[in-house]
Amino acid sequence: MKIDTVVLLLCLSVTQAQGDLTGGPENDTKNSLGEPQTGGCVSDGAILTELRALRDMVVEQKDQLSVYKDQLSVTQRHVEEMRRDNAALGTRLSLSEHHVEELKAENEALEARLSIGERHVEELKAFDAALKARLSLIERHVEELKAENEGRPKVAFYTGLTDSGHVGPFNTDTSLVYSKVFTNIGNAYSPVTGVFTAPVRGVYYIRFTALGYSSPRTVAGVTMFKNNLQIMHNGVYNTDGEHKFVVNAVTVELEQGDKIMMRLPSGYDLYDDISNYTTFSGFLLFPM
Ligand SMILES: *[C@@H]1O[C@H](CO)[C@@H](O)[C@H](O)[C@H]1NC(C)=O
Ligand SMILES: *[C@H]1O[C@H](CO)[C@@H](O)[C@H](O)[C@H]1NC(C)=O
Repeated sequence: MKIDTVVLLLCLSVTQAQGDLTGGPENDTKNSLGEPQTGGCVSDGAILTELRALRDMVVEQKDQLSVYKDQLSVTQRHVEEMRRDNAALGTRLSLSEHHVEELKAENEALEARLSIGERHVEELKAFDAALKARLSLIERHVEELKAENEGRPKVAFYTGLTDSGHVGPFNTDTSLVYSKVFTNIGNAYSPVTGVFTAPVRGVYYIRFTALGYSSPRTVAGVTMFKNNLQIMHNGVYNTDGEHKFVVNAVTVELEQGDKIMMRLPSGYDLYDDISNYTTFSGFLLFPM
């Protein structure tokens, strides 16, 4: 088509030149001999037809071109829009990537804290187990102590000498029988003999008060015996007839069956009445 067009254009220009030379009519495409033009060119009618077709084609192509132009500009617009969208997406993507990095860092920090927390939990668990073990040990000890305490003998006594006033003086040492028995847990004190007998081996606390209330010039006092052995002597002179007290105590180890008793030395006297001036008492501190 392109070559045909070029040939046509060439023919046209040759014919034009010939027409100008012959001074013939414009649409006369024949030479003076009435022969068609040589060189492969066609007749005027054919040329015109070709030209028209060519013109039509150009017009058509022009239209087509304008359509293409429109389409191109639309496409360009789309491309621009897509570029802009792309840029926006890129910005958002880089922002997202930034966030992802931040979240990763946060995650790592959280993981570190979590592992610390888990370690603490493990430590606390171990601590808890240790505490539980100690607690159960303590509970066992408490149970043992309870049982021990329940099985432990209870020994305590408190007595007064008499309600009837003066006792003594006598010519010989005389065993004292405290006849007022106020407390006698374990029945280790005998109000018949006045003797305290240790029911178990252990440490005992034994004490007495003794009042002198006579005149003129007497001695008030007592001696304490463990079995046949004197372990204490306390006395006081009385010259003015006022109350004179002697008070003392011992903490003493006794075997089971050991006896504690009080005696009034010869020549000594004591006094007691409902006021409980002269007493003998004691208790088991702990068994051994
Ligand atoms: C002597 O002791 C007994 C027994 O504890 C008591 O009942 C009495 O009131 C006491 N006497 C005096 C005067 O405190
Ligand atoms: C041109 O050619 C046409 C037909 O080919 C003819 O009818 C017409 O008269 C011609 N014009 C002249 C001026 O010769």
